[in-house]
Amino acid sequence: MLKKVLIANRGEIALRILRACRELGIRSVVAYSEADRDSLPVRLAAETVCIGPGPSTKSYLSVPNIISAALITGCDSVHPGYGFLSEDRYFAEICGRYNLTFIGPSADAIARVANKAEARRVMAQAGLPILPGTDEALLSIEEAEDEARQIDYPVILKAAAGGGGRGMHVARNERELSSKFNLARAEARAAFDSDELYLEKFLEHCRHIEVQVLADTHGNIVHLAERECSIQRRHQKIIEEAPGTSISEELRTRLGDAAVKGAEALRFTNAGTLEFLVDDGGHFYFMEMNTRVQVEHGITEMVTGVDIVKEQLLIASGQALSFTQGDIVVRGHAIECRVNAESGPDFRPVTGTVVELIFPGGPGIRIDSHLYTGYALPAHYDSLVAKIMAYGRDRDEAIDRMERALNETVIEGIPSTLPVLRDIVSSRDFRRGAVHTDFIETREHHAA
Ligand code: MV4
Repeated sequence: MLKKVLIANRGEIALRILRACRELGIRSVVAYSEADRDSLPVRLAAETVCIGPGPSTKSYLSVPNIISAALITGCDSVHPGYGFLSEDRYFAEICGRYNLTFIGPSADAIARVANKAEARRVMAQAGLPILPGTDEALLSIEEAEDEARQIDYPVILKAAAGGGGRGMHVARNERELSSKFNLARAEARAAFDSDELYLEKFLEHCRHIEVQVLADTHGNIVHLAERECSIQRRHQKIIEEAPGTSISEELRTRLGDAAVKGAEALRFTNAGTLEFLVDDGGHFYFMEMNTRVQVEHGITEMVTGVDIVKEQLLIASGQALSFTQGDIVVRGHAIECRVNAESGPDFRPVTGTVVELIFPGGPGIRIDSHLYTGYALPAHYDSLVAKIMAYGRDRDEAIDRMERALNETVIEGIPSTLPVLRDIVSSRDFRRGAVHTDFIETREHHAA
């Protein structure tokens, strides 16, 4: 069993990991930047270590600082949470060199899906359906045009080193493709340090469905069914649901089998997610794999009763999964609303101090947040401040509870996306389950 974990992250996920360690009786150390000195995970931790100044390149992304912090505090393992170093193959490898257990998959498994074009090849090889597209890097506009002609428009340009939708561009004809190619390439180079692009057929009006998997180091792999993540703005998820709104038991089995097959092919261990696009005809296509715990893991925990972060710690300890696929039952429905501290029509991240804070409660509500009254939101980091999750016996009850919870919530002192969330959750389209990848775009056009 792991004895002492360095929590190499911040905010709500640091708190989430701290809680899982506590419940398992594993000691932990919260690593924090100078900007996070007064944060809730630091306050609640038994032991903390400063890893550098506010900018994340000098703290949460600094491999030497984090490795030394782990060694100095006597940790035997590191939990990277999500973002930061969670999907950095070199960090995973360096942890191993220093005899620190990286709580996540092997560096090799991370590497094989880090390049999204390569991930497509790996998964296609494993028998998973993928959209028509390129499986080699595009080297010129001419090459992109040739490929697009074969795939047929519309197509989507994606950064091979990207992920989570950043740096994506849709082209509906050759003119758009040639005007967007260099832009996409420059963006990819700036954001991901690699200008490798690939092309896929662009699927309109579909659903973004992801399957949670858990794999131990003894070859046991299970899936924990799917989450519906179609409601995104600027490719940031804002509302997620578990299970999917329109996924039949038959489709769930097919998606789950595909996800397990993909994880098997990678010799994947720990917690991961395979993202798919699903069309109205029940066809699905692998898009990319995330090799970390995700922001939205909590709603899967609510409908399956599996504590995913605890499982990550147990798997990293070398324990075999204590359940099989047959033990996993999806019960009820759960929804998550992400509350971000943002303001204005362009949703700029903000700073400020929380002067009043009332979180909702009552049946079926779970809050994962690092906010407290008097907390000064630091600059430097992403704008997620709270995850409000609602569980119900069915989707209608989950929505009723979410509506109630959002109306109970008060966050004063910083602007937040609460009004947007209330608007969507109380809408007829959302209640009808009419959630597709074009949901937000369509709504905002109507609203404008
Ligand atoms: C797509 C797609 C349609 N066709 N790829 C967004 C997040 C990233 N992981 C992949 N994403 C998408 N990839 C192909 N080939 C649709 C999405 C997508 C989306 C696109 C526009 C507006 C909202 C969206 C919400 C979810 C997924």
